[in-house]
Amino acid sequence: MDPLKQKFAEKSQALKAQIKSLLKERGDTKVDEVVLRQVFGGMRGVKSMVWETSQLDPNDGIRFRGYSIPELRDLLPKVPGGKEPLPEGLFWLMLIGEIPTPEQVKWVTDQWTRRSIVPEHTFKVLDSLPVDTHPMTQLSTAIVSMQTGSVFARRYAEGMNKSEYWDATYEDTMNLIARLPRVAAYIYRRTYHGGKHIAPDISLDWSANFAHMLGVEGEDFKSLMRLYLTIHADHEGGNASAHATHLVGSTLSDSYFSLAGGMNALAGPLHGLANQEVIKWIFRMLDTLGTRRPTKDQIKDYVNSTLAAGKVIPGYGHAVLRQPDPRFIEQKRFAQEYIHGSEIIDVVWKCFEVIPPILQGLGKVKNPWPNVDAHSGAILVHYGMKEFSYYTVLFGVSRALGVLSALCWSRALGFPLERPKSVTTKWVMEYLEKQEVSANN
Ligand code: CMX
Repeated sequence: MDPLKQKFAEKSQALKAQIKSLLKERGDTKVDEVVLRQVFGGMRGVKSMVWETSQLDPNDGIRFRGYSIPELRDLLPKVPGGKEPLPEGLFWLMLIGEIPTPEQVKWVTDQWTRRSIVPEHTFKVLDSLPVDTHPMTQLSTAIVSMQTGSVFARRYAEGMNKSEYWDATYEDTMNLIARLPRVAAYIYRRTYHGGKHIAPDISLDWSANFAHMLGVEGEDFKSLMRLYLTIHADHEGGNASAHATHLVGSTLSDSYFSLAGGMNALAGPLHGLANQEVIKWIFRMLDTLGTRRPTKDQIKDYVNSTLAAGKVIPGYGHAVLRQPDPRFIEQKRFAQEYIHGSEIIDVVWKCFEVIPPILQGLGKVKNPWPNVDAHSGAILVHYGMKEFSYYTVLFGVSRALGVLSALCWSRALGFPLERPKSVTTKWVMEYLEKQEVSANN
């Protein structure tokens, strides 16, 4: 058994035993109450799921296994001379809860290189799609097409014992993550660069090889990819891409089907597609205003016109966060450190000053601050990656790390089919009536 799998087996079996006795002794303990607003309001805040890999605090933001993003930048191994953390290290941390050594991270990089061969038919499936197919449609299609190689599906058909589900899920997860950069780069090159593909460079780490295959040159872009693929990886279990992956996986659909489900959720404009929408919105604003250096008053007027047209300001607001997203702040830190004198990044920073008070003034927006998607596009534009409709694919490649490591945990802990209760509005009315009657008696 490989060293990561061995550690995961030990940790997960120990926790499984702990949960078993916890539920036996304290299974009826109340941990939450649900009010009608939550039933109709997208289940905001309802505690109903276990997600080991990360936890989100409304004010502090995301912590991966207890570590904030700045802490991870200090603690996770880097390439020699590099300053940004390697996502391979974050994957190790999410999977077993320990900061890995540089040797352990190197082992993950080597494993993913070894497992990175994409089946030929996946390229054929992609090539059969019209070239202007949205990159997220291509990503989802490519992931499902690789399901033909699912270890879980094969072993399940052969009669696998349920105590081995985690093992097969781990194998699929490692294979799928290993192949994603090649698939995602293939989508990029076929869509925007006339199908001129770039062969992988197996001497590079996972992110740098992805940057290389995309064809965006320069060490700084490689550093950006390492950071980008780290900070987008996980945001606890209730966000739409994580929850969708979790729900699909709970039916014992394998890692491929589950991740495709998650990616389809990520493709919505209220979730991951917002990174495309932000930069589109910014460029539309600049074109409308006829300047690349808008004043704060000009931005203010444009924000108000967007709101008056009944649209949201993309990149702002969040279902959980109540402070500027630490992932936004981290990207701002990156831009301050690596990039100087960029007009487009300047616009993002001006928006950060102008937009929150306007949203606050509406009186209904619970979080007026920027989220992760408010900054990423401008940095990509700076490095020459100007194909906005591709941006959510980058988010997706990163998100796979979190949701698939969590899927390994779900299978290891033996979590059951997810099946919450729904009600009709008629049921709600009758329930309220009954409550009134009993209160009056
Ligand atoms: N611009 C304008 N109005 C906004 C807004 C924004 N950025 N954010 C929230 N609102 C509005 C909501 O549309 C809602 O209006 P109605 O009552 O008229 O329907 C009201 O404020 C209350 O919403 P909320 O409780 O503050 O926010 P939700 O939890 O319902 O939604 C989110 C969260 C992210 C969908 C929302 O803030 C939004 O639409 N933001 C813009 C899209 C975006 O950036 N999404 C990316 C999020 C991060 C990610 O997943 O990648």
